[in-house]
Formats: sequence, C-alpha cells, structure tokens
Amino acid sequence: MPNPLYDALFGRHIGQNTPFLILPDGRTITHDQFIRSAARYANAFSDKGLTAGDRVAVQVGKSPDALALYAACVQAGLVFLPLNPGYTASEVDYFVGNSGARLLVCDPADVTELTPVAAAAGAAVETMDNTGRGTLRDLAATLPDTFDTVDRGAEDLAAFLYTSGTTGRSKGAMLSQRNLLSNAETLVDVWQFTKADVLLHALPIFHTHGLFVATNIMLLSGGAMVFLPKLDIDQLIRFMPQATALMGVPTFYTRLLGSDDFTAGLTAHMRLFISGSAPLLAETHKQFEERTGHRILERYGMTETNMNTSNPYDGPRRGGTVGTPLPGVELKICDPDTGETLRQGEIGVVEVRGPNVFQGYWQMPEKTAAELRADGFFITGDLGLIDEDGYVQIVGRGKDLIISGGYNIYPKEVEQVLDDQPGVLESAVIGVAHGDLGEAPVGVLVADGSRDLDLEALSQTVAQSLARFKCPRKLVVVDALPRNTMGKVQKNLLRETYADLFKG
Ligand code: MLC
Ligand code: AMP
Repeated sequence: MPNPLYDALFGRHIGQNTPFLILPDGRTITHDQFIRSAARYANAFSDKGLTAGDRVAVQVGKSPDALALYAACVQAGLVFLPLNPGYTASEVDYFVGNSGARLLVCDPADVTELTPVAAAAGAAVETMDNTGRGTLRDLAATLPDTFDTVDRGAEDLAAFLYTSGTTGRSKGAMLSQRNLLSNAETLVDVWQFTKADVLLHALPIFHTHGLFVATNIMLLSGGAMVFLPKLDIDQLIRFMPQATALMGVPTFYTRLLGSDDFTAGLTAHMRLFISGSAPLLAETHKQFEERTGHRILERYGMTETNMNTSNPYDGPRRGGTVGTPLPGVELKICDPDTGETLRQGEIGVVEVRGPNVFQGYWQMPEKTAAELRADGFFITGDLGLIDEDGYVQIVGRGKDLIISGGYNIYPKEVEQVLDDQPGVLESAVIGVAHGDLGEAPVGVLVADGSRDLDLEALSQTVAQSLARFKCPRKLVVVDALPRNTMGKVQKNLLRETYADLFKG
C-alpha cells in the first residue's frame, strides 16, 4: 500500500545490510536492523489500539530506539510528536492535552510524575530510557519485525512539532508527509548527499534540525550517521575521521573552534559543514575558514516550514547571509503593516510559500489565519532583506523571541512565571549576547516591596515550571522598567543596558 514518506525514507532500506547508525560504543545498526526494529514498534502501537491519525507524544532521551519510534509512527500512519526531555511535567501536561495524544512514551524515571498527566488527557503511558529499554521495547520484542505499512497520502499528517507563540500557549505545527518529503528531496539534491556520506549527528532529535533536516536527508540518501547522544566536542573530534559532513547550530562551531585538537588536518577530508537554527556570526564563519579552509554553509528554516534558503553547495557561500531560496520555495520581503512586497534591499518581514510550508496550527484556526495567508505565504516573523545578488540576510526578528544555543525561548512565557512569584511586581525577559549560546535569557525584575527578593530561591522555583534552557541565566532587580509613551516596555533599552553582562 502507498505511504510516500515511509516508502522513500524507510521501506526502501528493507534487506539493506549497509550501516545506518554508528554508535559511540562502536556498535553499528544496519538499515535493515533499524527498519525491523521500527516495525516491531509499529506492531506495538497497533497492539495498544492506536490507529491512523492518532498522536503519539514521545519525551525520551536520544537513542536508536527513540529514532525507530519516528519510523514506526510513519509506518503505522500515526502522528509523531517529539518533546524535549527537558520539559517539566506541567509543560508536558499542556502538549499531551492540547494534541489529544493517545499515548505518551516517557523515561521510566518520569513515569510516576507523568502517569496522572497522561491519564488526565486520556493517554496511555509506556516507558523508554535513553538506552531504549522500557515497557515499550519489552512489548515490541514479543512482536513480529515486519508490519503491514498503513496507507497514507502525501497530504496526511506525519508529525506535530510544538512551537511557542509570542502570545498564549505553544502551537502544534502540523506537518504533512509532503512537507517533510519534499524538503528532504530538495536538500539531498542541493547539498549533494549520497549513500557514501557519513553525517556526524550530535543534535537532539525532537526538533526540525536534528530530526527532519539531518535524519530525513540521511535516510533518503542512504548514508550513515555517527549517532551521538549530545554535543560532546571530544567525541565529535574522535569521530570526525569517519565522517564526511556535520550539521549543527552555531554553538557547535564556536565550541569546535575552542578546541586546539580541531585542526585543518582533522577536517581535510570533510565534504561539508552546515550551520543553522540561529545566526552564525560572520566572525565565526571567518575564523572557521582560517582554521580549516572550509566555508561553513549556512541555511535558514523553521519548525513551520522546514528549510527555506541555503547558501550554495557550488558557488559563493557568504558569511552573514542564509543564501538563496531553495528550489520550489518562494520568498519575499514584506511590509510588516501592509503585507506589501518591498523592493530589493529593503528590510521587512520574510514570507515563504512552497510544498515545505506546514498545514497550520492544530486546532487553532485564528492563529493559523494570522500567520498563514490565504494565498499560501507563511509570515515567518523574521526580519530580512534580499541583497543585490539575491542572497537573503536575516537582520532581526519581528517576534519577541530569544534563540539560545538553537532553542527558542519566548520571553512572555518566562515573564508570566516570574510575575507570579511572591515579591515580584513585574518582569521583562531579554536575550543578551552570550559567547557560547549566541544569546542567553536574562530576567529584569521589579520588586513589589512586600519582601526582599531572594534571587537564588526565585531561580529554583522558576525551574520547577520551566525547562532549564528557558530559565534566566541571570536575574537583576531594577526600580522600574523603561516604558515608551504608549506604556510598552522598551526591551531595546534593557538589551543595551545589559549588553555586556556575559562578557569576559
Ligand atoms: C542546554 N542548556 C541550555 C541549552 N542547552 N541552556 C540554554 N540554551 C541551551 N541551548 C542548559 C541545560 O538545561 C543545563 O542546565 C545546562 O545548560 C547544561 O546542559 P547540557 O545538556 O550539558 O548543555 P549542552 O550539551 O552544553 O547543550 C548546549 C547545546 C544544546 C547548544 C549543544 O542546547 C543543543 O544541542 N542545541 C541544539 C538545539 C537545536 O537542535 N535546535 C534546532 C531547533 S530547529 P542546568 O541548569 O540543568 O545546568 C530550528 C529550525 C532550524 O531552529 O532552522 O533548524
Ligand atoms: P524554530 O521555531 O525553533 O524552528 O526556530 C526558527 C527560527 O530560528 C527562525 O524563525 C529564525 O528566527 C531562526 N533561524 C533559523 N535559522 C537561522 C539562520 N541561519 N540565521 C538566523 N536565524 C535563523
């Protein structure tokens, strides 16, 4: 039966004893082994009564089994909903409830806390630890390693990825089979990936970058991945001689440059270094070329659209730009107020249209209508321009968003938690330049005078409701927040005041 995404990424590898995942302990998982493991999980999902279109929320550590759950969902026609293991129970509560997930797969260590959360939403719970062990594998092990692939069409949903909003709660971006497959096909082509490639994979697999860009490309091209649980510079350097390509957020590159073992000799055989998810400083681009002779290829994308633009594989890769629109993707720069297309060189909001653009936000028609135009253009919220050579430059963000080490932090969400703390009158959360993470969140607080603010205790309380990466790296107390005549907090002034907070 047809299932375009399954057939293209997974089904074609049945019987292929070629390496797919190379693990840090030296083990290799072949394509065929991976596909068979996925089929067992597809049988387990079916055994649990899940049927086409059901959502499966997965909050587990990175492992080959965790990746097999993605394949299993595609094969069984289920909607894969990966979640950052750093999310707290209250965050997971929202995602499971909002998505209407029928199953939550979580780490055994979290099962006590998350069982009532899942139960409240009517979802069952299975466990998987960061080696893949748990109740789900125990069940899968008793089931066949083949599965009758569920019939799906290109327009059917394959995944939900939650992305936070500047106002209100996170929104589930609905991604169809076509969204994912069209983008993977384009990227394999433009970046010239083949089965001879070995990608160093140290990104998390719950976001677009590590899951769809990196993994889908390698599955489609038939190559292999050195599958590392997380970024560890020593391991990256150790495995680089086996690899041909690396994909990472800018922090990967600044940390590599921080190691004396990262040399031109080590990278001489490498075919490609790709960066994205956050701006790569032109300075990093330059230093990387000076050290290795390689020019990092920077591209631009987002959860709702996968990848939109890329610097060329052949042709000039320009630092400080994200290249040109990918084949099949239309990109224009628009006036933020009128939506009119601006002239070349003018700064405005980036809008994109193409087969990569998502289907809307799950059960949020108003939010969808506000960001996805009737003619198919998605309003990204990023500010950019197109230079005289047609290269796109992202110059800022129209949306109040902090990107820290490639993770998005919506200040509003953090401010709400800070504002709720006793002794806090109000707060403003800003992104401040950070050498390692690009930007890091800082909380500026105004006390209500009812008590002395214990910033240490306050940080600890905040961390109980928010994932650690969202928690302000520093809290400062001021008498009042700067406001304009309309009463709006002038975050630009705060950003100027605290610009050097992480310097030195
Ligand atoms: C971890 N921590 C972070 C953080 N990552 N804090 C702020 N920002 C981050 N990005 C916190 C942890 O919670 C922990 O807090 C402490 O830092 C150390 O954790 P760690 O796990 O040891 O951190 P580290 O390994 O150093 O991780 C940093 C990192 C990682 C940059 C390598 O965050 C990472 O892999 N980022 C990639 C994110 C990504 O894939 N983005 C793509 C999104 S898709 P504590 O308090 O417990 O000590 C997208 C679309 C597109 O944007 O275009 O690609
Ligand atoms: P996310 O919603 O997590 O997918 O994050 C997407 C956002 O990351 C985009 O809207 C941009 O603001 C940012 N982004 C991704 N790639 C780049 C890049 N190469 N340069 C600058 N910003 C980027």
